[in-house]
Amino acid sequence: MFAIHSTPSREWVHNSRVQMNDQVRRLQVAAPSPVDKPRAFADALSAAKGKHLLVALRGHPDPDGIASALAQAHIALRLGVAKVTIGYSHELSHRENRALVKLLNLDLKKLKSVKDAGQVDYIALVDSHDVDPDLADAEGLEVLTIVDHHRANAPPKARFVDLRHDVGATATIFTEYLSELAPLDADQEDDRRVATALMHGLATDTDDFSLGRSVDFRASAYLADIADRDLLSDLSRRLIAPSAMDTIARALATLVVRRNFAMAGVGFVPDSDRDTIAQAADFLVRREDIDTVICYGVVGERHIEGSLRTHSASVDPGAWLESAFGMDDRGRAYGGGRRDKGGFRIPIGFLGRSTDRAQLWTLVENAMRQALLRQLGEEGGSATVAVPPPPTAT
Ligand SMILES: [Mn+2]
Repeated sequence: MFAIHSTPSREWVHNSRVQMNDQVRRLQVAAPSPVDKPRAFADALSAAKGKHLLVALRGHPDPDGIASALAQAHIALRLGVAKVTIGYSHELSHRENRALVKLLNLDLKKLKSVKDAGQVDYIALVDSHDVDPDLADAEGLEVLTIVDHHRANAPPKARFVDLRHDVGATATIFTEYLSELAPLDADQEDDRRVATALMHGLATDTDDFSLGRSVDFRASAYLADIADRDLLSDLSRRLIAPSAMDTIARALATLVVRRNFAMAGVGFVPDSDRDTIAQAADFLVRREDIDTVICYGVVGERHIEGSLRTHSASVDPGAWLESAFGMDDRGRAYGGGRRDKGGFRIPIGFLGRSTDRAQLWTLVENAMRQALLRQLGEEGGSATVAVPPPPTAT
């Protein structure tokens, strides 16, 4: 059917408010499916009435996945599903995710096999469109619903599929379902919990809404009056690992500021902590009197590695790093980057074997400062900066 369907569905009405372009595209392609997604979702779920539904998260659960599972459980129980288990097969790895589970007092089950959840009748997938390969004994069980916003290589198979690429989070889709199927009540503790989780999922998946689309903002407007603000601010406290905090402390102790540029050498960093250099640069670039920072250290005794962060309109990280450090003997730049960030890695080769770490660091620090100050147009740089003793990792 290429005609416009006669009864405007919710989806149609909804989309017509979004963007003119979308409307036009929809008219040119096949007619939009007149299916009312929340209704169809409820219809599919009704097959599990009186039964046990497993909402299976894929990979390491993240806030969007956890919140979406919680929302699906909330709707399913209201529609008469007898029991809902939220399961995951990989470590709940980030402190933030463990905090979400703890602060919201969520009941999530770690499963090696579907059988660990007891007698399961159906599976539901949220924030992913296939069953985790590490979840055993899922074959033979029908996947009832799939609600996701990730791209799929092949059309996902389930009784009901809602796969949207124009939302920033699966939480947005579930907020729409909830508002239609089981409107949240700010006076109900359980409803507030669901709204808080969804808001947090939305915020993390959209980088605190910087990547949010208008649909995501509409969803958050719905959740705003119901979510628990105190809990949300607890949840959104960004945690920093102790190792990153150590690196940041060393960066602060050695920070050199030249006009709007800052540099910091953090000394020796084990391979497993190389990310802490980037985290230190992320932190330092927030200093208000600078717009560009380079943070570097000796990683794994083999390389000088560093991160550049900038919000200067005139600094192109890739070009800047190439001009500062040049190329290796195969003509490849030591560093690269784009827009507001860059990184570099310079092998120190044989020198890395030196057992005199203080001497090695002095060498590295001197070479780095000379290269950076020269790049800043301060030729006599090395003479103006006293090299401090090497900051030591604890
Ligand atoms: Mn997501």
